[in-house]
Amino acid sequence: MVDLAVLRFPPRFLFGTATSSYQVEGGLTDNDWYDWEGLPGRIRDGSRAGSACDWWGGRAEEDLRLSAELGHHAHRCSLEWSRLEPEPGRFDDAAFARYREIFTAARDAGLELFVTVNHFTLPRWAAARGSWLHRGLADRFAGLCGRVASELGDLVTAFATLNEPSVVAFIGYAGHLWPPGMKDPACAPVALSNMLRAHAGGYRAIKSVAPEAQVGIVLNAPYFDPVEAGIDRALAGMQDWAFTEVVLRALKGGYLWPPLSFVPARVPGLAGALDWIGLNYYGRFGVRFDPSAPEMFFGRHVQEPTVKTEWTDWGQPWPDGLTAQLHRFGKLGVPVYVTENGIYDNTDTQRPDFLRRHVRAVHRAWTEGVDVRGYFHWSLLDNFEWAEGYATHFGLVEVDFETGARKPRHSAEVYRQICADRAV
Ligand code: IFM
Repeated sequence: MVDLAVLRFPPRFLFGTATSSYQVEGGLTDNDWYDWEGLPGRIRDGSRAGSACDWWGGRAEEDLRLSAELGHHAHRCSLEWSRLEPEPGRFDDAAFARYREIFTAARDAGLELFVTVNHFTLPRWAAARGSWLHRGLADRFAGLCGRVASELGDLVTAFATLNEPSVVAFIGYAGHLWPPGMKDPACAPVALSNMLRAHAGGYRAIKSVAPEAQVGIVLNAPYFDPVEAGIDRALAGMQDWAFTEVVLRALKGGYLWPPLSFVPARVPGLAGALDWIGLNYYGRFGVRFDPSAPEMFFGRHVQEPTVKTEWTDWGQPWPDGLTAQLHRFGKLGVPVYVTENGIYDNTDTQRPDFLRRHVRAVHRAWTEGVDVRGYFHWSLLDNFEWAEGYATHFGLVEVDFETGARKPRHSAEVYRQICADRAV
């Protein structure tokens, strides 16, 4: 039976939306994704990010005002490393100034800002040195974080160092759908370990400049669910360990566990480097043993229905999984935010219901005692969806990429009501 009771959130609970620099800014030509797009067959619909939603060119302010008009309380965005540090050690004052302009406009519109320092893209100079396989990149990243905190910290409610390090490690290093396209399972633990070092250094650097800053990290944590008991359970457990649990353990205790390190290895500065944690949650993967799927560690994803294209699978919409992961993240003992949750749905037929059911799942976690303080829907508007290009639409607001026109979808109205009432 469907439970239609109105569920109320506490008065300071934040409802917002999320975007990332490369996906919306446009005009970026000096990073690894720009080079990746230029290789044949890397983007499924053949598109390039190009001018994207033209935030850098001037439309950020208007879109953030629209976000506020749609009732949102906060926005989560990211910074573009290749703009801010075009050469190692040389920072670009004009780029910092433009972010100041955008952030000031967001604050003037009444939005709180959650800012991720790095959301996937690396400057070309960093890619040339081996991307996250290069241990020294962690120190460079810490330098960037310190500079960001001193230039922009006064406008930011909370910083996240990195977005979805496990996704980067698995898709770009174990896999080959994203840069650097290593296709070598041995590279994923190296990259992930270096990103955790970068988080530790970035956290410490921000705190040394701005001790009051709230600094966290954002993890993508799907719900890996065995189809049957026995081997499926073991495989789902392994996938979850390698993707999520090993990162949670590192954040909690400060140690890298296998497969990140042969023996537990301490990362200086990592233990306690967490004021809050972000959960990106899209769905459930049903894991079934399949000897012909070594690339999936022999655990194929077989859930039905699922939200997918030929290249990407976001899993089965499964709100109970969101509640479960919130409980799990809550055990870290810091406030939890749902920093992304959304659905690829070009016709906006599934999104309204998806939205309501997932917000209800967040409420359940809160009533069960999890210190969850906000929910950011992915995304404010249609944007460049990485290897999928512009074919998969996640926006509450539809974007016509020919004319640049914006049109709020029905789901934007549904969300407006949720934000206005702080209830669902
Ligand atoms: O668009 C991405 C985002 O950049 C990171 N999390 C998942 C989203 C949807 O695939």
